[in-house]
Amino acid sequence: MTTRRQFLKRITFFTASIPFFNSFKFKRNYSKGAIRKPVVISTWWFGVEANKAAWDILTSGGRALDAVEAGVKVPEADPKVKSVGYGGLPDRDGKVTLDACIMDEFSNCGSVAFLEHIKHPISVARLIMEKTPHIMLVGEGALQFALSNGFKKENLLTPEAEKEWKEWLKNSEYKPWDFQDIHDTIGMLAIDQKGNLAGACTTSGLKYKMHGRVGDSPIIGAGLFVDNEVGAATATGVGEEVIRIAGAHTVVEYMRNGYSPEEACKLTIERILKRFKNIEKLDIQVGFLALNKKGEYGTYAILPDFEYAVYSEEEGIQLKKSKSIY
Ligand code: SD4
Repeated sequence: MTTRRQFLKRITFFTASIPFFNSFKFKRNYSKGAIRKPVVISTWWFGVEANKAAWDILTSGGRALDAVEAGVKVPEADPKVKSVGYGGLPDRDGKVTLDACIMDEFSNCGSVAFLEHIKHPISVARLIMEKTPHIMLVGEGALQFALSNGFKKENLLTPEAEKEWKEWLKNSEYKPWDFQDIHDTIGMLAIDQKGNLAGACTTSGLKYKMHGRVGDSPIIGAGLFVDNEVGAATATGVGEEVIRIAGAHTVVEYMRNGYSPEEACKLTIERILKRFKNIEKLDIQVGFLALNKKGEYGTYAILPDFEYAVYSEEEGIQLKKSKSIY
């Protein structure tokens, strides 16, 4: 009798030796509901480099959780990314304050908000998840926790970010939702070779925000939600609008009810827009990204500038434009 292992071995040999047939067969299976894995998706242009770091872990059999943490650490450490971690634009008082959260396939989650001086808030969030009975630490308490666990205190305000802030100070116009000069979060979702989902989200928040302001990004259910039976979702854009409708959770619930990831994101965007029915064209951005248990992904945004990066076997690494309402 052929054992399952022998059977799989034969299949692997067969498909590897006929690549064309393999891709045809994969697509056909996929449309019948086969799981596509691993896959990683993340928000904005800096998602490309982030996805590469995540992909290395996913393709060597690692956990989605490890992949998303390693992935979002890339823009956190990159001073050219002025909206995440080191190099992020400060609040209106010139302080860089960071928000992040992470969630795994067991609904374990950890979060930090209003954290200063730590380059990798996502790793602090993960440590809170793994080492404490809590989910969220904020401000001074989060900093103390990070320092007592070996994180280094650093100045995250780069000379470039400081220069831009000082320029803004001249008029001090309070428009943190102004997306002309895009200010973006990285939200990343992954499914690993075992078919488990995880997500991470990290940001310096809206530029020149009020000191102490916290957006959606560290809030489980708003900026990020993972349900390993259904799918995962993350958000970018004006956090106040995302929090109001529990954005990422809403996307996942639509998927639970049978909607595709793109439909789920679109319906959730429409829910945001309900509040603005008297406004002809809403000039704020929110974008959602979703990945379901089958490895299918989708996105939707209010404004047309939302782009996201995907890395999968069939597509390789790609930066794509999201569909949007306007
Ligand atoms: C926030 N959602 O703090 C974040 C900011 C962001 O694209 O995503 N910008 O509200």
